Amino acid sequence: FKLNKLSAIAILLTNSIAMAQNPIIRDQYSADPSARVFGNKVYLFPSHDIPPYTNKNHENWFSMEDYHVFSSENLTDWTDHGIVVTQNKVPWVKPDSFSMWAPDCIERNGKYYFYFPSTPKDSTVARGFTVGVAIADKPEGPYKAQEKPIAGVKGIDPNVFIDKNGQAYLYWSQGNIYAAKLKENMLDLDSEPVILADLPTKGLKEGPYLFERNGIYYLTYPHVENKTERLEYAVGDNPLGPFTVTGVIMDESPTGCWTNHHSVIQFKKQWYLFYHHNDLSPEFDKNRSVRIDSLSFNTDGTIKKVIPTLR
Ligand code: FUB
Repeated sequence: FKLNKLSAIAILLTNSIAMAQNPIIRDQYSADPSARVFGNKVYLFPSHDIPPYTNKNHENWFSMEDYHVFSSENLTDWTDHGIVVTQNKVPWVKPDSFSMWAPDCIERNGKYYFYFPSTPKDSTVARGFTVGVAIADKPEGPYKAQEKPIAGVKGIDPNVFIDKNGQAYLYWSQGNIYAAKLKENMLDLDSEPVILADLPTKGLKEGPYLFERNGIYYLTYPHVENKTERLEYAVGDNPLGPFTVTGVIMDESPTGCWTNHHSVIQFKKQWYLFYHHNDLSPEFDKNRSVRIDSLSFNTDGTIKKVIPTLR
């Protein structure tokens, strides 16, 4: 993937350089990458696709039973810290539902909060997906899942943002993008969920990710208008909007992976887009792999479109 000159020099200085290559995880499938900078490392919290033949109930669909955490100091060499949360050890998750979809993780007061969607045992909680939390003292775990999911959340793909004033927000999707304030405990909603306003009215199915830069709140999301998902963004001056639809971060895949799902981080002065594609499974787009490319901004704060690279 593309590194700008400064970050390439930084990597050269701090490491013996290795070739940066997409996809970044090659010994297993990985998708829906939520990347976070904790200390001097990037931690990656992706979904974990498994091959369809390993699960006959999910032959042509997503099949996801657990989560691994990875870390890297140079975005090239990744350490797999192993499984941190698995479906049949989460008290509220329907056993063998293979629905451990896109997660996120954030640090607050020295604790790491790992948010993940899945289908609950109790269908009165939500008929489809809801979102739960597991907590650890270190980003690589061990994580302990809460007994119950977060009350009041119906949907998938949690994303958490903590604003400069300490207020935390939870974002998720269910046909629209929803958001609510989180309490200081990071486990309960502190406001009624709202549908974020002034976004596309159709084709917003999943994967919201909010970040802030220079006072601009960027709400980024996959949007499907044609065949596959395109990464787009809207900007606002408040974490709950309203937002103004502003542009495209990455065009839809010409080779047909239906989903794309991403996160955006700044690491060692360079911004990066983490996203996925079915590089290692060209015939089956529910077995995906995480990629990284550099991301940059124009002087007015708009995002320059990212052209995916393989190497
Ligand atoms: O990985 C399963 C689902 O596919 C995610 O939750 C969505 O964002 C899409 O990538």
